[in-house]
Amino acid sequence: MGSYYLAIDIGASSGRHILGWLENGKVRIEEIYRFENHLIEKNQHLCWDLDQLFQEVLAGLKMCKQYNRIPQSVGIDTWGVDFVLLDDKENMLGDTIAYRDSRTQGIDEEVYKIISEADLYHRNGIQKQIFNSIYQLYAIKLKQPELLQKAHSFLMIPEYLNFLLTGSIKNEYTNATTTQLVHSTTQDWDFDLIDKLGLPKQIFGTLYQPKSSVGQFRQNIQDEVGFSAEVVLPATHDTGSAVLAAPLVDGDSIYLSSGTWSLMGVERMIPDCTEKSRQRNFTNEGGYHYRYRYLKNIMGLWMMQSLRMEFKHQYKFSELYELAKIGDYFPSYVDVNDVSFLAPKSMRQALQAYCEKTKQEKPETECEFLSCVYKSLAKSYAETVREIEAVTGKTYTCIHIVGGGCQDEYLNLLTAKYTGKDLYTGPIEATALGNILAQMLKTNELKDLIEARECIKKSFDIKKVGA
Ligand code: LFR
Repeated sequence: MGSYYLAIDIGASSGRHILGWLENGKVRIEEIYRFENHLIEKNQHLCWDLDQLFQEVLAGLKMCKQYNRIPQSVGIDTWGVDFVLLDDKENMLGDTIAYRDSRTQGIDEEVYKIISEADLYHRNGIQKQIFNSIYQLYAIKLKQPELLQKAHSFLMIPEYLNFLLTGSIKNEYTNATTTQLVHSTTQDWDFDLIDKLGLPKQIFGTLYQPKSSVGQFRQNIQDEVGFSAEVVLPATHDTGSAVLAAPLVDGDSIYLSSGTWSLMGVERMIPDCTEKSRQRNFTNEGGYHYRYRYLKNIMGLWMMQSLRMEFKHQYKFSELYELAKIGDYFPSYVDVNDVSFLAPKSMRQALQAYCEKTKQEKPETECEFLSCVYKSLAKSYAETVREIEAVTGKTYTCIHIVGGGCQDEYLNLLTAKYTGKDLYTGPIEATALGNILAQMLKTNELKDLIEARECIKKSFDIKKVGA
């Protein structure tokens, strides 16, 4: 049996500590700890509670000690784009405002006064999302310039948690690409662009690749959790880790990383930063071993999660599928990527307003709301598949769905029906697995990405939908 490796995988709605090891050529995993994550309101902004998240990180590490499962290394991944700024005494500047906050509204236009939207895309190939770090940083520059004046370092969320564990600050490449400030050809910070925008260059540190070491736990952390381990960089962007562990065969399949967001696309060796690609709003996110994830962000299970919070009765997810099925007769569709669904005060009202605006029947019952969202999401997947095929000039035979969302059997059936493709589901814990695989690749327990993906195929039950 190989060494233990620990993935701390934190998403927008939950986090988990997953332990992984190799046994007879297969990856085994065990969930050690799970916790909730959600947005909080602070000083009129939607924020992340990083103090609480770090306490959860420690709580999971203590459970490792309690179960006597001491990992040789630990990797942290989270969602992308969000960051903290530290001053020269390593104190946090301001609150950790979350990407769903509205502070970036209108900031895109301010950025385009300096560089056009098209030129921006040609440099980095990153899909325009109003919450990308570039717009968040520019919002700080315009509204709270004193924070940037005092800033000494820029850390994305996993890097900040790593810093709290080890005392060392290291920026990581895959997550950095989500800032829209990394050049697609040099694969390094685009200091020309950073300069043009008047952002302080010195806060952006050397970019390290997955498999780099961050350092050992600080003494106070060792004392608190009861052991020491090396903190290693996986692909710290969760989607980067998820796709690393997707059982893809080079070139023939589309992946769908399904969670709070649905990320659908293909893996490519060369980025496409052309105008045609920009107009279709595809992104080229940096991946493990300099591969690119050519994908689209689709609003995802956030819509179901938000509805579930609003319904008076706390339905289990499996009950939501049943309700959606009952509402199948409901005729209206929404564009799930419409900005009104990003952070509405009420998802129900946002859905009704959209249907009213587009002169369609408004959903009224729980079944109708859910059916509308389920079918609209599946329809958006189908459109994305068609766009991927149009832009790459290739026909793909199948879709691999990974992540927690692949357990939604009703959504899977709808996706198969709307896309007309063969669908394979699993692994559910792809993100944590990708994180663990990077650590195994670091110690050479696995040779390379191809072997890592083969190992996933051997180790997990990858199911064909409808078979
Ligand atoms: C998924 C994800 C997406 C990113 C979004 C916001 O969890 O990381 O890849 O676009 O969250 O960061």
